[in-house]
Amino acid sequence: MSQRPTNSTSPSRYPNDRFVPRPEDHFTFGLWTVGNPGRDPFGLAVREVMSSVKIVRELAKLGAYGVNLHDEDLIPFGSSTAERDKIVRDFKGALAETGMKVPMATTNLFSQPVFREGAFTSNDAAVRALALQKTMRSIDLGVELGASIYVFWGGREGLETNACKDPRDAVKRFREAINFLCEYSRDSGYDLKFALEAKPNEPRGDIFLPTTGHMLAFIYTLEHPEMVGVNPEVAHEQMSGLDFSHAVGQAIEAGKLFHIDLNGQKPGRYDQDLRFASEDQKGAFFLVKLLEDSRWDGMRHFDSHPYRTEDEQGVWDFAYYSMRSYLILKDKVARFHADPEIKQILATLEKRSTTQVAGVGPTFKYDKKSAAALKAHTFDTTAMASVGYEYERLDQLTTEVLLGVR
Ligand code: DIG
Ligand code: MN
Ligand code: MN
Repeated sequence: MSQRPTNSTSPSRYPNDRFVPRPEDHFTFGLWTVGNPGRDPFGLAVREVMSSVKIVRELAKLGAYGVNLHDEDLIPFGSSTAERDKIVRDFKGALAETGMKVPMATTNLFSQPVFREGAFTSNDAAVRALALQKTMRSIDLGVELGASIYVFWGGREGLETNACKDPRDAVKRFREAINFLCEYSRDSGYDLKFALEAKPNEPRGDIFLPTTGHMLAFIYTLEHPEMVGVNPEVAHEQMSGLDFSHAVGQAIEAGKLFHIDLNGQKPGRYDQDLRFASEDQKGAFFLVKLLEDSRWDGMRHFDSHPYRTEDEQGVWDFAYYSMRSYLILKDKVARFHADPEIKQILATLEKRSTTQVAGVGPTFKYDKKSAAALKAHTFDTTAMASVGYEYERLDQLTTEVLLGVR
């Protein structure tokens, strides 16, 4: 059976309409996403491994802004300095040729067998030291390529039996590593921000610091918390049964959303890293609404990969549709805000939320006089409880915007 012709990223393949991705949309992809050869725990690779230069050129044609990478996505483990320098030179050539950027970099501390028991949190001090060395070198590479965000995903920072490690030691060791690397970055004169990525499990039975909330709490125990934020991923929060937009909302509100991993996930499954908005379109809509309403200016980064069923053409379809779906949802957000009935319900809610009571509110800052007035006030709780909120209609109207009938 011959391969389908790979007309890969020729514009004719995709309708040239309102949802054409452009570099100014700031869509980025990990090299490992479109470069995923389709291997899984039960099957061999189904696609050729593509060079990073080809990935850069093809994504540029699709309208992407940039690519992100783990050290080993570009530089094979154990490469000599000369081999490393040649690879970096060729890669930089492709970036210069296409104008593609590298906004984020990260370290692969999860593939090599030496990290099988963890990296920063390993019970083996030599492994912890190796993880620091590998990360320092990877940070240098990321900065050399222009990265301003450095992500830490602790894929192996976990365990299968609690008999092996006191959880307090794991947190202490992770903090030691991040503090060390914050100092390394500052000492090197790098203007880097670190973004911590949570995941509850897989590949380890349990992973420490399992959700974005845990990471936010952890950040404030660091020596340089101002340098460190979070990189929430859709699938990872959903694996914990959480609403992803709430984790992102808390991070934005704390000024700690430094990066984001967009993808799709079915509830109750392993980490599927599906195409963005291919599942849970409503959740994806509210995420895009939050990012756009808050005018968040970070990269719209996809950490996902094509179905194993796909050939190379399917890989580029996956990439193009990831960006296209984001733009379609961004248009739905505009329709939501412009819808007169939705506006009317939200205006009523806004009025209800901003009335004063006993001369106090709607924002409550303590002072003696207000507290006394509030304590003395008599509430008509029966009347207050009798007025509904019209959320059934609000949600139906929202759903109809998403279904394209409004
Ligand atoms: C997995 O979700 C992790 C790795 O792919 C990478 O370290 C990080 C960067 O997006 N996400
Ligand atoms: Mn994932
Ligand atoms: Mn990720």
